[in-house]
Formats: sequence, C-alpha cells, structure tokens
Amino acid sequence: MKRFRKFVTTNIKVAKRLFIVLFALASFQAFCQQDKKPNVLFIAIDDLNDWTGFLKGNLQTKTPHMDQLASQGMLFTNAHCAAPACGPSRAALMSGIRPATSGNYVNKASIQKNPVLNSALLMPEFFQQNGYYVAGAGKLFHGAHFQEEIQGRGFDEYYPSNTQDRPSTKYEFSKPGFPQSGLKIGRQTDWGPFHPDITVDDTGDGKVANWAEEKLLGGELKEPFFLGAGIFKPHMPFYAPQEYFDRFPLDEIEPPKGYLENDMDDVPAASSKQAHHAYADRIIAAGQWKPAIQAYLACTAMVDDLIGQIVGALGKSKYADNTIIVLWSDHGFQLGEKGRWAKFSLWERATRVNMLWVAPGVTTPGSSTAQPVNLLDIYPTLASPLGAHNQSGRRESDKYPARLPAWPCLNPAWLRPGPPIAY
Ligand SMILES: [Ca+2]
Repeated sequence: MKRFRKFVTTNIKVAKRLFIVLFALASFQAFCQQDKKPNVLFIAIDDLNDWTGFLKGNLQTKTPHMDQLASQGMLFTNAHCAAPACGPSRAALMSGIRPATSGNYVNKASIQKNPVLNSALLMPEFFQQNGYYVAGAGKLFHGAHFQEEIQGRGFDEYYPSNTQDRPSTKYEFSKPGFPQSGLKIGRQTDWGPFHPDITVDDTGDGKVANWAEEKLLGGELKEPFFLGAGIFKPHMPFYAPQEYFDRFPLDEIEPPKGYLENDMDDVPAASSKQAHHAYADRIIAAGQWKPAIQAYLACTAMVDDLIGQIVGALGKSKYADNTIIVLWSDHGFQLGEKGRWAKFSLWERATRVNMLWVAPGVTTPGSSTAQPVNLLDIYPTLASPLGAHNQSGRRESDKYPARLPAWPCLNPAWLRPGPPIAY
C-alpha cells in the first residue's frame, strides 16, 4: 500500500511538472504564432544596484512600483551586466555581443570604430527590420555613443532628438549650486535636494516619463512597436526633490548591508590596491556617507515613481494585453562597500542588476529564478518569439551554444531546480 501511495504521489508530481512545462510551451507557441506581434516596452535604468525592494540589497529602500511590477511577471534575482560601466554594458546589450568578443570594455571605447560592433545588427535595427515602429527616449545607449555615433540608427523616432538622448534640463547642475555636499570631489559626485520650486517634471527623467506616458495613452503608436524609455537616475549627481529625501530620515540611514571596515584585509595587497577607490574614504571621513546613501535612496524612489508612471500608462492603454515589458539596469553601484565608491569593479554590488520581464500570457505572475542570467540575454530573448535572430547573436551562440536560452521564462530548465545553464 505504501509503495502504491508513493507510486501515485510520484506520478502526480511528474504529471504536475509535465503539465507546467507543456502549458508553458503551449503558451510560448501561441505567443509566437499569434498574428499580432507583441509590442515591447523597454525600460532602462542607469546605475541602479540591487537596492530595490524585490532584490533586497538594502531593506531601507522604497520601490513599491517596481516591486509591484516584479510581482506581475518573472524576476531574475541573479542577473548581471556584461561589463560594470555604462558604455560597454549597453553596447553589449544592444548588440548581443559580449565584450570579450568585441573588445569593448570601457566607456571611451567607440562602437563605430569597432568593426565587430559596427557591423552588428543593433536591437533597434532588428525590430525595425522586423516591421516594428521603433521609438526611444532618454538614455538607452551610453550618451556619447548615441549622440556621436548611433545618432538614431534603428529608431523611427527619438526624443528629444537623434543627436541628443537625454532632454536638456537647466536644473540638473545649476540649482541649488555645486557642491551641495560640501565636498569638491568631482562635478558629478554630489548630492542633495533640488531647489523647492523644481519638480520631477522639470528633470530630464521626468520629461522622458511624460513622453512615454503620452505615447502610450495617446493610442496612436503604430503597432507592433518597440518603445524604449531610458531613465538616467539614480546616476550621479544624486539630486532629487526634497520630498524624496523626506522619505529617508537621515538619522535612520544605515551603512550598506554587510559592510565591514576591514573587508579588504583578507584580499591580496595588489588586488586590494587595485580595488581601492579614494572617493569612499573621503566621503566617509567628511561625514557625508549617510547623506550620500540617503540621496541615492531618494533618487531611486524618484525613479520608482517614474517607472510607476510609465507602467501605469501602459496598463491604462489599449496596448496593455499585447506588450512585453522588460526592465533592466545597466550595472550596479557601490556606496562604500569594500572601500569603493561607484561602479567599475567586479564585486557583486557593481555587477548585479535588476531584470524583470512581464509578458502577458507567458510569464507567471510572482515567479522568480536565481539562475544566472546576463543583460546579454535580453536581445536574443526578445528576438526569439519573432522567429528571427540577431545575426551577431547567432554568431555568438554558434561559438557558445549553451549561452543563450531562447526564452528563459519558458525554457524547461528555468522551471525546475537544476544545475545552472553553462555560460
Ligand atoms: Ca550606468
């Protein structure tokens, strides 16, 4: 009887698992075969580390809109950038080509003068060639790459223009004056509240969110569309309206989770020297550590409101049921951990990123996986349901056949515990 019960229980488990896999595959097929191609809402956030509610990198953070979005789809809790800097991370994501192949590792490295990257079919071009209307605003590529090299390549429309990715804003640096922190470290390494008469709508990010909202609610987007909205904060300088600072009282601010003053003591001297970043020492010594953390949290909360605005507009629009949302940040950011400030390191806080997918009828609300993924996976994943592949991505996957799961949300490997997919 016991054996019979075990037999039945085991088979029910197998049947359940099989059902889940078959259901997912059927959804995927239906998704691919539907006459109406899905739209894509592609949301990029600059320098946002794992200090989001759903990644739990800092429990003081307040990101209710992104948390809500995460609960609606599939969350990747172990997602990483291809390189911990804006330029190479975004160049890799938008081309599907890893830095090890292109040689593009630093912000100053050109896309146009790089024969591998320049001959790649960039993601906006891919969608354009597949009959999509491609619109973008804000920081999707690294600024200099977009303004001097990409210049709208692959886009049918760009706000504010093909040679300017972020809307100009006289407030970003001019008010209330530099430096607010009292530290003259670098033009961008500053933090503090905006002048009281400056609202989020006055900022570049506010303008990008308003543009995306109008596009979505206007209902006149030609379908299928790829709509990219690039949010610049919480990139330095950490400026935001006072109301966001008020959400994080200074006396309640805590050092980053897991911070150890002697964290580098067990690291070989050469590595320790290389990893060291003088900004952190100066900020901490000047008593500005907590105000800087408060400001990063304030900027992140402002970004969260803007994400809520954009995603909320999609939800109210006629496109809601046929639009894939992918939200990502380009790399992480250290705020004193291991004696470092900013990015440009290979510690986890600088490489771990936010990656969320919501695909109606495909992703399961509230699902998540700790399987490792890379921002490089976004392009082939988006391309896959269209029945076509990124030329450059194909070249890469020929070389590394197991690297690119065609559709991470649905590949059976993602649905059950098991060894990580080989990279
Ligand atoms: Ca960045």
